[in-house]
Amino acid sequence: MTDSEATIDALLSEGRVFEPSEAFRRQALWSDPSIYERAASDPEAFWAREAGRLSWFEPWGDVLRWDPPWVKWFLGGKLNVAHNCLDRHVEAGGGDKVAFHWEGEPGDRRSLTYRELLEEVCRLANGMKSLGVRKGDRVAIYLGMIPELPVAMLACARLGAPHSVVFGGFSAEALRDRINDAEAKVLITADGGYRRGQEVPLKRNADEALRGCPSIEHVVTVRRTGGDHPFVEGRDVWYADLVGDQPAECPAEPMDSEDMLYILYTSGTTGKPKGIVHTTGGYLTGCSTTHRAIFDIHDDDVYWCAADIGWVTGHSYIVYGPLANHTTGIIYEGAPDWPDKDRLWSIAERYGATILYTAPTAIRSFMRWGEEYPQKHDLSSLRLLGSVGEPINPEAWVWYWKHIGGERCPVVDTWWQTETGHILITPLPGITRLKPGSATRPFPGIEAEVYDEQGRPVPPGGGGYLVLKRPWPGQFRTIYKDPERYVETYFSRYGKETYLAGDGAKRDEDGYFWLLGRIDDVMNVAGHRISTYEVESALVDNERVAEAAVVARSDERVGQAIVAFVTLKSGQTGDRVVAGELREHVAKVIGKIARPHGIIFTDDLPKTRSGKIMRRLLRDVAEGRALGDVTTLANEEIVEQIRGMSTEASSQE
Ligand code: 7RM
Repeated sequence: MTDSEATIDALLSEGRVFEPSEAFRRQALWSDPSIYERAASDPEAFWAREAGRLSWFEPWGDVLRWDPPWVKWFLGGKLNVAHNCLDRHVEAGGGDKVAFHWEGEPGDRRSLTYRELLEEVCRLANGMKSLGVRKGDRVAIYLGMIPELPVAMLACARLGAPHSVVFGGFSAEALRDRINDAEAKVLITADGGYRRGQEVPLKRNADEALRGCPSIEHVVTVRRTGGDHPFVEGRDVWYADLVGDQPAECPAEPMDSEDMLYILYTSGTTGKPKGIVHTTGGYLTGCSTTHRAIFDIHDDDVYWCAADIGWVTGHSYIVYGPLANHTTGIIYEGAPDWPDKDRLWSIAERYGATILYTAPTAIRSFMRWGEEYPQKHDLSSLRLLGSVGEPINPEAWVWYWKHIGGERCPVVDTWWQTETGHILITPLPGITRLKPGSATRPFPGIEAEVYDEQGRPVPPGGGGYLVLKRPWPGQFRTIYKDPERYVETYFSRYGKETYLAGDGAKRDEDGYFWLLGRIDDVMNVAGHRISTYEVESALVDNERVAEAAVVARSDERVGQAIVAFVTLKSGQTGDRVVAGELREHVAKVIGKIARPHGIIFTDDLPKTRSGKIMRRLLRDVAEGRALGDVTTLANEEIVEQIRGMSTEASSQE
C-alpha cells in the first residue's frame, strides 16, 4: 500500500467516504444518476436539449451529421457567441451582475458588469470594423490576463472574425509562426504585462514578430504598463484611441452553427504547432453544459478558473462557458507567489470565491510552499474544487481536498484536451463517488473506452489507449489548413469513427478511468510497459518529494533504464541515502521492475508554459543528446542546470 493509499484508507475508516454529502447533493443542479442512462440512450436528444438553453437566431435542422471522421452539429442553426454570452443576459435583466472581478498583479482592481462588458465589446467591435475587419478575417490576440483579453475575444466573436489567441508568455518567434499560419489581418496586443514584478515586453516582442508577418495590416495596443513605444504610422493604433469614440452598440453577426469561432495552436511532440479549429453552436453547447453541470453553477457563485486565457482551459472555462451561464468570475493577472505565496488565497478571500479550478502542477507548488499560506486566509466560501491539465496524483488530490477545500469540497478531476473543446471525463459533484487520482467517468452523452493495440477493450486493471467512440458537440472540426494531418493524427489508428486521444489510461473494476499520461511517455523496461506517471506518482507519494518527472534512457541490458528527476520539499536535501530510499519506495509501491536506475535531484522541472512537465527534454538530457524544440519551454535555465548533473545518475546504478 502506498502512503497516500494509507491516508485515503484512514480517511475512509473515519467515515470520510468521498460520496457527495447529503447537503451538496440536495442543492446540486444534477443529482439524479439516471442522467447517464438517459443521455446514453439518445445522445443527440440529450445534446439538443442542452443546445436549447442557448439563444438561436434561427433553429437548427438535423442535430448531428456524422460522415466519419467529419462531424457537424446543429445543422443550419444560426447564433452568435457574444450575443449568447452578453446581450441575452442584459436583455433578461441581468446586466448589473458582475461578469469579472479582475485584479492586476500590482494590486489594481476592476470589476465589470455584464452591461459594461457588452458595451466595451461593442466599442471594440466597432473599432475593429473601422480597421476593415469583416466576418471570416482572422485576428491574432497577444495579451496578458487583463480585461481587454476577453473583451477582444468577444468582439471577434461578435463580428464573426475567428481569433487566434497567442499566450502572452510566448516569444516573438512563436507569435510570428502562429500569425503567419492563420494569416491574421489584425493583431491586438499591449505595451506590456506584469509578471513577478517584472514587465513582459509584449509590444517589443510583437514588433519583432511583425518583421516577418506580411498579412498584418493593423496593430491595436492596449496601454497597460506605460512608457514610450515606437509606432508604425498607418499600422499602429492605441486601443483607447480606437474605441474612445465608438458607439456602445454593434449588431451581433448571425453565424452558422458550423462557422469558425477560433483557432488555437497546440504543439505536438514533433512538427509545427497544430491550429485547432473550433466552431460555434456545438462548441458553445458543450462548454456551457459541462461548465454548468460539473461546477454546479448557481446564480450566487463566484467562480475562479486560475488558468491563463491563452490556453484552451481559459477559452472554454474562463470566457465562453462561464459567460454563457451568466456566472461571476475572477481573473488575476500575475504570478501566484507575488508578492508572496498566499496571493491566490488572499484573492479567493477578498471576492468570496466559491469554486476554484486549477492544475496539479500548481497544487504541487502549493504543497511545496506549505499549508501555512492558505491557512492565513478565510477560505470557507469555497464549496467545490477542480483540477485539469495532468493526471493528479492521489497525494496532491488529498492535500487539495484537505488544505484548500477544508475537507468539505468535492474535487472534480476533469480530463479533456484542446482538441476536445470541453471536459469529457469527470465526476458530477452531486452524483459521483470520488476516488482521489481518478477522473472517474465519461460525462453523460460521451462514450470512452480503453483499447489495446488491436482495438479490443482492455479488461479492468490493464493499461491501454484512451479512445472516444462517438462525436461530441465541442470537438475540433479540423486542423487549420491541414485536414490530412487531422485524419492521420487522430482518426487512423482504429479507423475513422474512433478518436485516438494520445493518452494512456486504465479502468478499474467500477469502470472508473485512470489517466496515465501521454502515450509517447510510456517506457519499456525489460519488456514491461511502465507509465512514467505511475513511477512519478509513487515518488511523490514519498513524504520528502514535492514533484518528480520520469523518463527512460536507452540501456543495453534492459532496453530502457528509468531515470527520475526529483524536486524535494523545502527543508529536504537530496543525497545518496535519500536516493536509495526513493528507489526502494518505488520498488515497494510498483515493483522492482519500476525501480529507477538513477535519481537526479533538481530545484525545478522543465515545464511548458501551461505547466505540463516536458519529459521530451528530459529524455534528451538523459540520453546526452542535443535538446529538441524549446520554444514552448517556460523555464530554460533549469534544463542547463539539469544537464550539468546528468552524470550523477549513471553513477548511482
Ligand atoms: C485541458 C488541457 C491535453 C492533455 C491531455 C492529457 C492532459 C488534461 C487531464 C490530463 C490526466 C486530467 N488541454 N490532461 N487534463 N491528464 N487527467 N484531468 O489540458 O490540450 O493543453 O492538454 O493534458 O494528457 O491529452 S491540453
